[in-house]
This record gives sequence, structure tokens and C-alpha cells, in this order.
Amino acid sequence: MESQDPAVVEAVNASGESNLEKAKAKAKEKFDQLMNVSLNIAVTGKTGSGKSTFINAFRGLDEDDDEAARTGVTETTMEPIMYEHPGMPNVKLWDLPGIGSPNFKANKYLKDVKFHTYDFFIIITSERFIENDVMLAKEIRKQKKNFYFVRSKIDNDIRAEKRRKGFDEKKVLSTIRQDCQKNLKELGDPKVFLISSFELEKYDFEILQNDLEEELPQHKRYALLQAWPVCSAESLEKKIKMFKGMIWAVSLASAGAAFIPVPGVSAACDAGMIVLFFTRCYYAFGLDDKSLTRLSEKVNKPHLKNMAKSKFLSAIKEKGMTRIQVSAALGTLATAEFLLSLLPGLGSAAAAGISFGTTYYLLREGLNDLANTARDIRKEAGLDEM
Ligand SMILES: Nc1nc2c(ncn2[C@@H]2O[C@H](COP(=O)(O)OP(=O)(O)O)[C@@H](O)[C@H]2O)c(=O)[nH]1
Ligand SMILES: [Mg+2]
Repeated sequence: MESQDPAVVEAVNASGESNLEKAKAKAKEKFDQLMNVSLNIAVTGKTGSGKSTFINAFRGLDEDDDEAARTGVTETTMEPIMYEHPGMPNVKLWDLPGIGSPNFKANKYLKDVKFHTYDFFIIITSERFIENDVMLAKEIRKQKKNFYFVRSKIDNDIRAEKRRKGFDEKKVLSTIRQDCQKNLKELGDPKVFLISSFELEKYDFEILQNDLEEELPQHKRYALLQAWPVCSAESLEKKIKMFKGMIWAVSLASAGAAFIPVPGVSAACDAGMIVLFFTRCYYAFGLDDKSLTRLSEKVNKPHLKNMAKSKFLSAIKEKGMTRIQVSAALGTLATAEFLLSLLPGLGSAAAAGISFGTTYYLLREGLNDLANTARDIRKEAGLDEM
């Protein structure tokens, strides 16, 4: 091996490549995948089935947010409407026109909405699936794309059933599921995911995520995992693990030509790329203002927002703000020394100059800082065990 720096050795080992040069090339490719691979999710179904509400919930937005899709309105457009994920511009949700009309033609519909744009389709109903849903699914299958059946507004069903004597949630869910599946037999009994867009942490939302992850190609999984809303402690841990597994790639991709520390010169690493990485963690962990507002209102604990105040997190929020369209060259005016100085006890490491090892350290500790904040907020919200 060319370098004896233990951090370099570790990163090269993690890459699975035989030497530094190959590891760097692979790192650049991985970093690019993490930031840029697109994911286009088509959401379709009858008008009123809950498409727009689902899209807002997925994007972590309230209905009254400026950037939210309008809900509870009659669909007037025959064009798909695209909604970017607020923190990940490469992930797009498409609100497709309703499929309610009696003379619905699935193949024309798919052509009209440019079906090849999408990685997969979510077909939503708030009641039973009808013939149009089935025809559409068949046509999607013909085009060799995947579809997922979602039965929405489960919270409504549960609320109504709760009033009855001998209420048993499991039974209610199982009845709805069977009832939905009855109409889908000819498709070979596909799964139906029961979902409430107002309570993503309940019912089948997480199962849907797991199934999607299994069926998507590896590079698309990064996008899905980043953008999928945190709906449980496990889903948060899965995200943390994914980002941890990327540290070797980010450190190698952001490393300058020099692998030896140059005191006082932070050109040894591209801080813009590092900020970009942390910005993705920040959104993926639900630490952005909108997600925190939504959460604190939901559990009625306004002080939750004050928990996202570590010096490091605040800097990422400030430096990495808004719609960073990938370009690490955005500069962001942060240096690795500056970021290091915000992590408790690491300030002195920066004084020695940013070596590859310190970059590695910065990535690991910075990620821990954000991950721990996200964990603490969930606990304080009463979502996870203390
Ligand atoms: N209780 C409940 N209401 C929902 C849910 N999803 C949608 N809705 C309501 O159903 C209505 C139609 O939803 P919308 O998203 O506009 O449907 P779209 O026409 O398919 O886009 C709105 O009043 C929503 O608030 C849900 O999961 N639970
Ligand atoms: Mg709509």
C-alpha cells in the first residue's frame, strides 16, 4: 500500500479495492450516486383517494405549506405534477392525474403520463380497488415496471371501528386487507399496503419501504433510504448505518491531491463536499425545521425544536441551506477546520492541519453528532424508549 496513514488504509480496505487509486475512483462514483441518482415515484389512483396528501406526508410538509401539493381539491389538470423532495432534489414525487373515468384506457394513460420517467408506481385507493386500478397495474407490468397497491386513510377506518364493542385493530386491518385483495386476484395476489398519511409511523408504511428497498437496484436504494421519512427507530438507524457506510467514500472523494497534512491549509480536503454530505444527513434524519415543526405539533411538545441546537448542527443548517443542487463547488465558505472546531473536544485536531485522518474523524464525529440529536429528539417526543 502506498500510504501508511492508518485512516487511508482503513478507507481503502472499506472500499474493497486493492489500491488507493482504485479506491479513490470508486469513492467518487459512490459519492456521485449518493448525491445524484434520481428516483421518480409516480403516485396514481382515483381523485380523492389521497394522492396529494400522501405526497405531502412523504415530503414532510403540512398541507398549508407553500410548497405542498393542494389537497381536497378536484383535479383539473391532465398533466403529472412534479414535487421535489425538499432536501433531496434528485428524489421526485409525481402527482398523476386521476384514473376515475369510466372509459379509462390504461395504455393511453401511461403514454400520456410518460410512464418511462418513473422508477415505480404507487396505486392508491381509499376504498376498494376497482377495475381501472387493475387495468392500470396490468399495463404497468407489461411495461416492465413495478407497482405497489396502497389502501389509504386507514386512520379513518380505525376511528370508526373503535366505537364498536369488541374492537380489535388487527382484525379490522386484516378485514380491510382481504377486502382489497379480493379484487386483485387476477394480478397474482399482490400485497396491499395499509397506510395513513397522517400517521406514517403506523400500519404498513415501513413495510412498504422495506419491500421497495428490496426491489430497487442498489444505487436507487440510496435515494430511497435518504428521502423516506423517519417512521420508526429502526428506520432512523437504517439511515445512520447507510451514511456511516459512506464515510470512507466521502473522505476519499473529498480528499485533495495531498494525503499529507498541510498545517493551516484546508485545501487538503474539499469542505464543500463534506458539508453536502452532512446536509443530506440533516434532512434524512428529519432535523430540518419543517420536519421538527411537524413532529413537535404532532406530539404537542414545542420544545423539541430547541433540541436541534448543537453548534455543529446549526452550522450545517446555515452553511448547507436550501436547494443545494449537488455542486460541491458551491463553496459554502466552510472549511474543515471550522467544522472540526464545532465538535466538542476536536478543535485542537484542526490546529495540526487537516490530514486525511482528521477528515475521517470529522465525518465520523459529525455524523454521530447529528445521529444522536435525531435519536434524542425521538426519545423526547416519546416515540422511542428512553
Ligand atoms: N383521515 C385521512 N384523510 C386523508 C388521508 N389521505 C387523504 N385524506 C383526505 O382525503 C381528501 C382527498 O385527499 P387528496 O390528497 O386531495 O386526494 P387526491 O385527489 O387523490 O390528491 C382530503 O380531504 C385529505 O385530507 C389519510 O391518510 N387519512
Ligand atoms: Mg390531488
